[in-house]
Amino acid sequence: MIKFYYHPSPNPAKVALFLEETGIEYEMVPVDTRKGEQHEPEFLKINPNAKTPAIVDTDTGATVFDSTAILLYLADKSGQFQLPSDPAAKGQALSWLMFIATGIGPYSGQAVHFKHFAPGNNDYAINRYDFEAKRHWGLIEAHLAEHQYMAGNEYGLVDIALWGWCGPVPFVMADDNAWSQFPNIKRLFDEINERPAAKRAAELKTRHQFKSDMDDAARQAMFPHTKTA
Ligand SMILES: N[C@@H](CCC(=O)N[C@@H](CS)C(=O)NCC(=O)O)C(=O)O
Repeated sequence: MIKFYYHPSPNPAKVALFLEETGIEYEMVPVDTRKGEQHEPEFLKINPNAKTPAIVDTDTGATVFDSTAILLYLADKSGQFQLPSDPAAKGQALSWLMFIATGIGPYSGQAVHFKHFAPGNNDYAINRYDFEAKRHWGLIEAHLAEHQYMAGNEYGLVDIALWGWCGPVPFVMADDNAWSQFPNIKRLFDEINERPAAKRAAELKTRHQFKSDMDDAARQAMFPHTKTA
């Protein structure tokens, strides 16, 4: 059984979709990051990086943190959504998987931070992260203009990883019409949203009352460099 340390945000969403797609038995453990629960000593033993998602595999005793590591671990454990064995296809799948982990996630996250949450004048940071977020999403868009799925001819692990970050695209771009720039990503996002597993993954957030206010306490929990006392 998998204990799934979850908050309703993009990186945990990837893992929620994987778990729902595969039917692996799991228990959702809420980690309310706006209440600072990611800094609790018990959670830090599982993820020293103080972020969601993380898992504990009670069958093996393994703990895994970081969404992409978790996806690869669970693909291996379940034998489902594994990377292709053909070296050329595997190379492409790994490349796009890591591009999402190291590019799409961090640049989108920083764009959100500076556009929506950081205090003061942040024109330079907004310009940089907006540019980089759009550049990264633009590469995915160009890839999906030529390919139905992110890697190979069928829905797979890389599509699951991408789905987690698709929901916030308009918020990342601070543009309600953002999808008009990315029609091929929207096509894949819509297709995945129709999957029963995606509907269940999206509903996971309703199983716990997570704090929604981004008040001073939440800012200090999530942006510890702003801590005043
Ligand atoms: N590289 C990590 C990033 C994890 C991450 O940034 N998680 C966010 C939610 S999407 C979080 O828990 N934020 C709370 C905080 O920063 O305090 C992953 O892919 O899992």
